[in-house]
Amino acid sequence: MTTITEARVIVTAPGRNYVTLKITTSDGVVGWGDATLNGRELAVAAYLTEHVCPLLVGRDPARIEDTWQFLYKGAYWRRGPVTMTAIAAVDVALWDILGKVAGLPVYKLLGGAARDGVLVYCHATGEDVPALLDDVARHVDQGYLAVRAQAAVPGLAKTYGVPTPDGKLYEPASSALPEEHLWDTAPYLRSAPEMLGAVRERFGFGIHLLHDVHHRLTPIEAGRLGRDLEPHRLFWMEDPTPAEDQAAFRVIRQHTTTPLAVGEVFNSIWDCQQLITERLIDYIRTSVTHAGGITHLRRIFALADLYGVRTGSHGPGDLSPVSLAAALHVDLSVPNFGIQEFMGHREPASEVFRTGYTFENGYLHPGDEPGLGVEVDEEAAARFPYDPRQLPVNRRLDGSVHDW
Ligand code: EZ4
Ligand code: CO
Repeated sequence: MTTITEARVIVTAPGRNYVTLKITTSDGVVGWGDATLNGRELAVAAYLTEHVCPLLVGRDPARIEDTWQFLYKGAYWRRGPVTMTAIAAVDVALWDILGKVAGLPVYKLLGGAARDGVLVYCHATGEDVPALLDDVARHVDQGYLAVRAQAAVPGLAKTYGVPTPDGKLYEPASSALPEEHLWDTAPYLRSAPEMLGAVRERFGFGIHLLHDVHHRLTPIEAGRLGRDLEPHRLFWMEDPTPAEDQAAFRVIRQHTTTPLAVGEVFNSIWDCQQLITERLIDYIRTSVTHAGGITHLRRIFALADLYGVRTGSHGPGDLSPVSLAAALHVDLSVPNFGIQEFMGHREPASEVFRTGYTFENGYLHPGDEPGLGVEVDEEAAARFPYDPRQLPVNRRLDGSVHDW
């Protein structure tokens, strides 16, 4: 019988930190999984190295569901971002191996292509509305059909989604202590509808327009913003309120027909069970890497399909190209796909991750290489040592901590 002979974690920072799991079989087949949890990378690396990798050696790599259940139920302590990211990395690496052994791209093992390509949305941003409009234009010129628009809030020095002066990071990060940003809801609620209205005025209704609230409103504030945005016909309003409060979405739903999307911080089907079964959202944004891998994500998406909820997976640059590739295989194959976030990866990521996915006319395709279609260059990875980083913390004007 073919068995797993080695499971090993690689931590590397080509442009930003990524944690990668490498699983090798007795037949010499290698599978890759992404285990990156931005800002808490080493917790997942240790969970894998100390507690999971020793359990994998000797197992049959083709028993993917059994391994998932073994790691989930066997730990006794369930769910949580660290646990579920670790299980996801194992799961994705095993699907990669299965595809390579079968000689098929993973999406064919998942039932085959249910569409020709994966519609993606990009992230356009600016320090003010004119700068944002230039950035939207740049993305439209590149062929994007869906654009998420973010601009600085007037009067606030720094806002999520807007680049730092070095122009590189839309999520500013500091190396020792987290940066602290000031947050004020009132100017945001005034400026966001104007900003999105300006995008519609310039580009019309021929592009899909999205906006990320990043969990910073109360339910009634989100209801009002959703209502104010209705004339601009958003594809969705993303993460309006802190995501762990599922019942809060009932309040938002009572006040607006703007479509709602949430789930990038969820790690299991239990985090979105009420949201889906009560039809409180339109798109579920769970990702392969943070929600238990291909196996568990498909379960979430199947539940969502029963209730008319479509998919819209998180796909930031802080998930590795292995994660994006896995997402594309799922996206291509599920019936209720909606849209996929695509932030791209900052160089020199491509020195470490050789990818096979392609972008054309607003759509990504995972390619037809056996497995996921991503290979990791370990020698290149070794050139980019771990670089500890912190996501910022928001404080309100009175000094109290707020959702970032
Ligand atoms: O802030 O992944 O929709 N995308 C997002 C991301 C998150 C980061 C946090 O690590 O909200 O940019
Ligand atoms: Co988001």
